[in-house]
Amino acid sequence: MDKLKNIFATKGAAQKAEVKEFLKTYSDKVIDDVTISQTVGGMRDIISMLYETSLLDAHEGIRFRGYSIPELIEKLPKAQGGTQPLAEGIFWLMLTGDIPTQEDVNEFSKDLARRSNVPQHVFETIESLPKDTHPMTQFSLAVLAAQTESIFAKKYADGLSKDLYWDPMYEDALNLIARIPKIAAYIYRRTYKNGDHLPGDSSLDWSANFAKMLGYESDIFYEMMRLYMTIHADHEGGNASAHATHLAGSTLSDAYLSFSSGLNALAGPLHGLANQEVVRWITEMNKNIGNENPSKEQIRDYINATLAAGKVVPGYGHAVLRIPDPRFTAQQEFAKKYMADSPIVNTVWRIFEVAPEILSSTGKIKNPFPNVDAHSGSLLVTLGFNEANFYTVLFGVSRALGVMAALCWSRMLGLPLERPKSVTFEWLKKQVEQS
Ligand code: CMX
Repeated sequence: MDKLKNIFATKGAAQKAEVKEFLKTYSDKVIDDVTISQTVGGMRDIISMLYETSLLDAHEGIRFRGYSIPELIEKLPKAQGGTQPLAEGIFWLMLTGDIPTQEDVNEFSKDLARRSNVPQHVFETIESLPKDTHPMTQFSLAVLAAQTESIFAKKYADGLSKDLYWDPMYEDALNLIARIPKIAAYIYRRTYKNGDHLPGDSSLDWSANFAKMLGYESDIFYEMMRLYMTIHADHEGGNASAHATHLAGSTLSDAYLSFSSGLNALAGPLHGLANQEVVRWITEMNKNIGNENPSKEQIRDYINATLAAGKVVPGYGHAVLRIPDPRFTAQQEFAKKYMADSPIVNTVWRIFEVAPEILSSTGKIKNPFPNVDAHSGSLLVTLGFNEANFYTVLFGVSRALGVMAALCWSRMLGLPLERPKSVTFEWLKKQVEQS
């Protein structure tokens, strides 16, 4: 058994026993109340899911297994001569709770390269779609097409003991993570580069190899991709893409079926599609104003016009966070170092100077600060990656790391079918009458 799987098997078995014991003693302890506004208003903050890989605090931001983003950037292994964390490391950390060594991530990188073969019918499925199909739709369908490779589905059909569910799920999770960069790069080259596909380089790490297959080979792009893949990987379990993956997975759908569900949730403009929308919004603003360096005053007017038209300002607000997103800040730090002169990056920073005050003044937006999507597109545009409709696919490739690690844990712990309670408006009104 490989080292990562071995650690997961050992830690997982111990935690499974601990959870079982914990439940025996404390299963009736109340940890949350639910208000009518939470029930009607998108289940905000209701504590209703066990999810090991990361935890979000409204006033501090995300921690992966206890580590903040600046700590991860410092502590996770890097590429030779690089300063950004390798995405292999964040997966290792999420799955095991341990910061891996350099040798661990190098070995894991090789393991992923060995698993990266994509069956031909997946590419044929993509080719069967109209070229202008949104890249996220192509991606989700291609992941479904790859489901023919699910080891879990085959083993389950053959009859698999519950205690062993985690093992084929682990294999599927790693295979899926290994294969999706090739799938995503294929969609990019097909959609935007006349089907001129590029080979990867298995000696590169997972993120850099993905960048290379997309057609971006500079050191700075590789570093940006490593950071991007690390910080987008997970945001605890309640966000729509993680939750959709978790929900589908709770029915014992395999990794491919579950991840496709997650991608479909990520593809919405209130979630992952916001990165595309941010660049579109800035481009339209610049076109309206007639230059690519809008002043604060011009940005202010454009935000007000957006709000007056009843639209959202993309890249701002969050369902949980009440501070500027540390994932925004990490990208800002990267941009300060490598691209401080970029017009679009400077526009993003100028928007940050004026938007919070305007959004706060509406009196209804709970978080007037930028989220992860406010910055990511500007890094890509600066590095010549202009196809905004593809940006959410990049988010999706990264998100696979978190949701796959979480799915492994769900199968390890034997978490059951997810089935929360819904009620009718009639039922809610009765609660009020009776109180
Ligand atoms: N621009 C304009 N209005 C906004 C807003 C924004 N950026 N953020 C919130 N609002 C509005 C909401 O639409 C809501 O309006 P109504 O009461 O008229 O329905 C009101 O403010 C209250 O919303 P909230 O409680 O502050 O925010 P929610 O938890 O309901 O929604 C989110 C969170 C992210 C969907 C919302 O802030 C938004 O739409 N932001 C823009 C889209 C975006 O950037 N999404 C990406 C989030 C990060 C990610 O998942 O990738």
